[in-house]
Amino acid sequence: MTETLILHHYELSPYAEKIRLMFGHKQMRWQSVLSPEQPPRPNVDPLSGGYRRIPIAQIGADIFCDTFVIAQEVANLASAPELDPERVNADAAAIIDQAEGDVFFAAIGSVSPATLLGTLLRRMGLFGTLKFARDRAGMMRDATVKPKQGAAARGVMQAFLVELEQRLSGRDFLVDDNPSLADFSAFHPLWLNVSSSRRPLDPRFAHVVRWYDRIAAIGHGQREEWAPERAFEVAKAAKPRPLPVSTGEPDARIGKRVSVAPSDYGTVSVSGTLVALTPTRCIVERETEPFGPLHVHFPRRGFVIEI
Ligand SMILES: N[C@@H](CCC(=O)N[C@@H](CS)C(=O)NCC(=O)O)C(=O)O
Repeated sequence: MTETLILHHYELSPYAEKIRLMFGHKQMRWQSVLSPEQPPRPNVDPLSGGYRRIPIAQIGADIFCDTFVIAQEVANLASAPELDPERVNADAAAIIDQAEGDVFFAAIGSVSPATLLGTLLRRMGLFGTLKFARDRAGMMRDATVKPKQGAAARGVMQAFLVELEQRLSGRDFLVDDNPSLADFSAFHPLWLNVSSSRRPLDPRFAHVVRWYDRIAAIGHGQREEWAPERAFEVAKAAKPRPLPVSTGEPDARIGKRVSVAPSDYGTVSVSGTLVALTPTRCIVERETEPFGPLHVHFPRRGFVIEI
């Protein structure tokens, strides 16, 4: 049986857009379960144990938090090493870190508050906008990152566009002759900026504009819409897959009850038994009443594991 990859996401999520484009790149068939734009997320909280960011992917009784581990799963399922974050070279890693660090936050911080408000009102209505704004303000209050705003954020966007323009002169994609992880990672903050500002990219960056259109045209593969209950049934019917061998330094936390949380923003923790630890991934087992045991996967980088 081919494995079903379920993506818990919402349409406006840029990190989810990165993964949806990967599905398009490999023409994959996938299952979509739509989540609310802010917690609580009854479609996926019972599976993840409360991880608050989106997207989350699910294969049977294995739950994947963060696009680092989701991209690895997509790369494995689709035999697409160009999507695997563990296989990128230093050059691609630098673009990815920049795009998903300062640039991601600047994509929003560079948009004027009035424009942003207009975009949210159109998309979510008054009530939705109030709920969303309150949620994100609370999330950023607890964050350890302090995003740039206004002119400083516009400077970050401008510098990124200049760099991409240089890289893309004479080539179609950022690091290879075909799209790879770096392209999808660089695309999604620009997509966020374009959709939030309701303005196309600056046409003076002609190579970037053509590349952006090329990536957008990749599409999302074969998407099938599922109700959350179907994802729950899949989790209930499945057993977590065999664990990877824990590698690296022996770690006394294995077998212990831990909580795992992002260290930068959306720092809600998930608790369970630490069952596997590799240099790049940690897996927590959660005993749940409705589904039995679930394995929740996180990247090591950017996450803290506490006993
Ligand atoms: N490093 C994370 C970042 C994910 C992220 O920031 N997602 C945004 C939406 S695109 C988010 O969760 N925002 C808060 C929320 O949706 O509750 C990843 O790669 O998955």
